[in-house]
Amino acid sequence: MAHQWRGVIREYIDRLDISADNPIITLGEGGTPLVEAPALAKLVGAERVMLKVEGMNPTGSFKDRGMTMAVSKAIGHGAKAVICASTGNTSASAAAYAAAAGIQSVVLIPEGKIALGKLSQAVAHKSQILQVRGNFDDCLDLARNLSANYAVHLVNSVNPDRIEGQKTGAFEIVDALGFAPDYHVLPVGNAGNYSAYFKGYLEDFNEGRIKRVPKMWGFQAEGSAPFVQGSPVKNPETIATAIRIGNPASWDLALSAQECSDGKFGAVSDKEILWMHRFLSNEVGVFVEPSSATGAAGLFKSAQQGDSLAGATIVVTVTGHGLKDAGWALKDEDGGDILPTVVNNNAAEVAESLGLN
Ligand code: AN7
Repeated sequence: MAHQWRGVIREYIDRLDISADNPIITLGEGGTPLVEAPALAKLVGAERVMLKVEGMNPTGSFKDRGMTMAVSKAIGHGAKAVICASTGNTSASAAAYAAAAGIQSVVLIPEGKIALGKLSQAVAHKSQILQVRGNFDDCLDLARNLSANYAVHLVNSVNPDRIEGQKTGAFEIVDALGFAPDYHVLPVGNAGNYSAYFKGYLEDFNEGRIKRVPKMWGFQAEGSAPFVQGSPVKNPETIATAIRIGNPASWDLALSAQECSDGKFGAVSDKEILWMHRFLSNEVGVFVEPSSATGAAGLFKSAQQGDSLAGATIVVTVTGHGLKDAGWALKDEDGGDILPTVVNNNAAEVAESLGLN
């Protein structure tokens, strides 16, 4: 019998670091679709590629998995306010869960560098929003400083409760497939999600639910690729504003996940990201924000550069909904505006315009 998904804490309570009497703040996050992407499988020469569509979470990104844990535990500790730095999605999620919990949220965002959809979510959920003259890395330094010295609880992914909640993405994939994919591919900014998926798979492995962990493949934007460069990037730049991060918070966790899983990091250009963003919406039917196409773009680039994926089963996490940053869909490959043709209210004229006969 069909039942209502109860959110990741209740669904996985026995596998999460939260006590049974902790209050649970949930918006029903998790339980997101694992969508077959045959067009992408064909493109990269793999047996099977599936997208874990995290845009289907309550605030439209994967952040909700970690935020239900972080805000629930903040409430358990008696917090009256939460704070985060954000490139947009974390702030949207923190604002929504704080609203649900009946506490204040404070968000620090890099001036002018967050997508309109995400900013409107933080405003809608009555967050106190400050645009900082600086980049995300500066905002995170500020948020850490404020949470250390004032009565505000930090809900960035340096808070382990966030990673703990986000590991449920891996649990869901294993539960749905009954095995682990050969590769797990995702975009990387702070590398919190990359680290969280590995943690989830590793726990499944240690508890005997899977026979091996997938190779973890993480991709960054070329202008913002500290893991590829091997050191922090001072002035990260990319149109994929969600992952415009130069000094990743989960550096050590991610490196050990990469090593233990025999995985890798790679970089793709903004052009390659936008190409894949369009491919996923045109050919697969899944509309994501540009940053979210970075993993699939990296997978394609790896295949083009000679990585053989023949016979492989691959899961790609697409992290945020296309409507977050919808303007990119209205640009053609050369950056020109796409506007539907205007026609008169006349069937013959409409048919002609559509090329029908
Ligand atoms: C759509 O919201 O860092 O590697 O402040 O929004 O775990 O950082 C967002 C990150 C990928 C990268 N895709 O994840 C923030 C923020 C989307 C994102 C990432 C983000 P991490």
